[in-house]
Amino acid sequence: MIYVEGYQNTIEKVYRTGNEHVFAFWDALTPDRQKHLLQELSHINFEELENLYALTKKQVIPMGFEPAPFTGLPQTPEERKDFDNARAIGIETIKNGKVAAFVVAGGQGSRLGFDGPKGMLPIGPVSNKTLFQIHAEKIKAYEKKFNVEIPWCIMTSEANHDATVEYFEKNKFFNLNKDNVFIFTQNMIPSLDENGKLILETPYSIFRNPDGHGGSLTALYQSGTLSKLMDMGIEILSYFQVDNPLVRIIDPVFIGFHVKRNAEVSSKALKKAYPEEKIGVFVKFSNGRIGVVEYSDLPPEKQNEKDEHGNLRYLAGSIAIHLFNTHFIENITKGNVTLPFHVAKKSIPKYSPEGKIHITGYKFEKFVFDALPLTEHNFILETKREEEFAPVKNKTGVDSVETAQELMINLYTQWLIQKNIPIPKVVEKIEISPLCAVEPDDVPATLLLPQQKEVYIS
Ligand code: UD2
Repeated sequence: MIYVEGYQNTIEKVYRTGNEHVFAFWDALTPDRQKHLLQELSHINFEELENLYALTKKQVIPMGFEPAPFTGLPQTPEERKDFDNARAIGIETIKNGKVAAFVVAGGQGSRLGFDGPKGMLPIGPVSNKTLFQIHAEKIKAYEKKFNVEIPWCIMTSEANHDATVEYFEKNKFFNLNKDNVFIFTQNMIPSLDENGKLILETPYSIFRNPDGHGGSLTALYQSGTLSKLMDMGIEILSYFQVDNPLVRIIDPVFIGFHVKRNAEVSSKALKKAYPEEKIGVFVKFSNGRIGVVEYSDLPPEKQNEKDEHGNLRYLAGSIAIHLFNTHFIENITKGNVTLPFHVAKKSIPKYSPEGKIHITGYKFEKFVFDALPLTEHNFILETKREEEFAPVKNKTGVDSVETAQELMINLYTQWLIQKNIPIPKVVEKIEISPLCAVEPDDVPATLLLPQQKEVYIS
């Protein structure tokens, strides 16, 4: 056993848990790198990892569930009135400075094959603006519209934090008040090989992955951002994923319902397009609590189950848009209520003296929607897919840059049609800058489109 003063406890744990292979290159390491490795190891919770590895051996039998009830799009005059009333309440809540935006942008985007923070992916179909710039400009536009400052929390992870901060600084925070943009990192957790052992990423570091977007609530608290927001009077966080350029970041109707229903967490749902669509479904567990079952955990018979009208029974899909009360987050994080980890078998890079190799191992991640069953009151609102969901997940094909751009162009075209703005035949692509409009009503009625293939309305 190696001996280093001050680290003996850690070293003993490494040996006791059968992880001594992490010292395979010890003698060839510089003292700095030896220290680096020991420091990383000293932060690992070996007991937790043993429990997580045990999870990989168990078949997780989910609690019984049925489809969750949700509020659908308004159909009747009364329902429309209810929506209008929610909108008015939402506007007042926003104007009173009670709402902040929160994007999770710590994921590794491995499916996309984009080198760099996913938020820096160019997505504007005409402008080529990045996801981050589009989100930032929406927030700027809402600030103007509601005459209020809207703080923005951005969760990154170790791998993309510095690049994200640098990008925002280089772009002067896209004219947002820099003091109201809070960029902080989530925690990391070691991945394990198939035998439940640590994996060396380099001769002096352990492979770890971000702890999932479920780590965002803890990260908000641990970074001190939550208390800053609460000091500023923020009561509601509008949560979204970095990869959806169509998200309505600040939605008065959604916020108004959340307030009216006294919800601690609210979520947006859309009707699943087909049974295998890769979105979780809202359910009501047998203990009466509402939650989400991820697509990969939904048994095929439930995935395909139809109701008496021939519609999918598990129809309400989660698009990862939620509202969280800051008090709720404070209660669960302060009370040390941790969300459960989920296991995923994945390909993981491993150091070998012959170069990097890939092995199969386990990654552990928390999902933010596991906070839903912790609520006493929650609310699920249906939204229209074409107005709010254009996920960018893959390089090509389904949910790719191409499909997201197409959805953006379609939506902006609809906005112009709604405002009776003539679209010349030659126009093939339309993009509307958030600085011009975040909803169709904002589009100036006098707009005149140029006779060209690609039109950018700024
Ligand atoms: C997520 C949802 C799915 C559906 C879909 C909509 C889960 C498990 N599934 O699927 O039900 O709502 O989105 O698009 O949530 N992220 C972090 N840190 C992490 C991991 C992820 O910040 O450690 C962020 C990531 O940057 C992205 C978002 O979370 O913005 C979603 O991650 P994903 O693309 O891995 O989720 P996906 O597509 O499996």
